[in-house]
Amino acid sequence: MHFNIFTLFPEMFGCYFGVSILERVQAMGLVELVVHDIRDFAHDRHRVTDEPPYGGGGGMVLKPEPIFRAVEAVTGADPARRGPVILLTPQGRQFTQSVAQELAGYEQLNLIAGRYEGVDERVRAHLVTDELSIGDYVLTGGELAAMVVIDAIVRLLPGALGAEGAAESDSYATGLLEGPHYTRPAIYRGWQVPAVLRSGHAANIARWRREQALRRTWNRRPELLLTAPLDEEDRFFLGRLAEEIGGAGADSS
Ligand code: 6GU
Repeated sequence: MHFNIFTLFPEMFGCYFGVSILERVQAMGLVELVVHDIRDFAHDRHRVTDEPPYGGGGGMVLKPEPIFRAVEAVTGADPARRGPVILLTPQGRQFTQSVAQELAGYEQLNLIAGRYEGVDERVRAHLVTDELSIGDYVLTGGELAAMVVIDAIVRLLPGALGAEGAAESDSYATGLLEGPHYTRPAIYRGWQVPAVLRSGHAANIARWRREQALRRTWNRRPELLLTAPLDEEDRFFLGRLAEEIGGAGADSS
């Protein structure tokens, strides 16, 4: 999968792309991450990429020419022959796990990191095919958001994660939050790892984990239970949980 990232701050990406899973998938040849400096496509003497808005008001607006030129030089002039062109902006549609899954199906994605007060509307109207926001808060630019989007997509690609199937048990992929994890030592400062996890009984462990995930989701994000795929056994457990909590109050898990 090929990503083109268009930004005024290419140096922001090197560190994140150079370690851990993102570094590995590139070394494996599974993913190409190419960062393009929009300023390289500003052809005037001072390489201007932003100007004050028409009509006055504060802030600066990214000019259309360098952005059009950058995307067209890198991906070709024919919009039909490139992947989606995605603007990262707090006005975009909300990025979620299901959007990550949708975007993981493309061969190429082109991400434009917005900056300053915004981007000239003609970029939105005539170049961009999708706009994404990573949440209801304002960042100084779209670069962090682009890294978030890329990270979430890349780890879904087959072969990206070490342990096969690790992405399938993720919180949100199952529609539930994950339950607790433990590793050695078995007793730390007197705090014990639950005995079932050390029992070696695979079916009991699977059931316990499922119940812990249900319990944690109930406590922290109950609205997810409305849409998560649940079986008969899950519903029975949730019924018991409702009785337990009705009587004794929720625990903090
Ligand atoms: Cl995509 N960009 C900016 N600047 N702020 C954001 C965002 C994006 N998503 C949430 N806040």
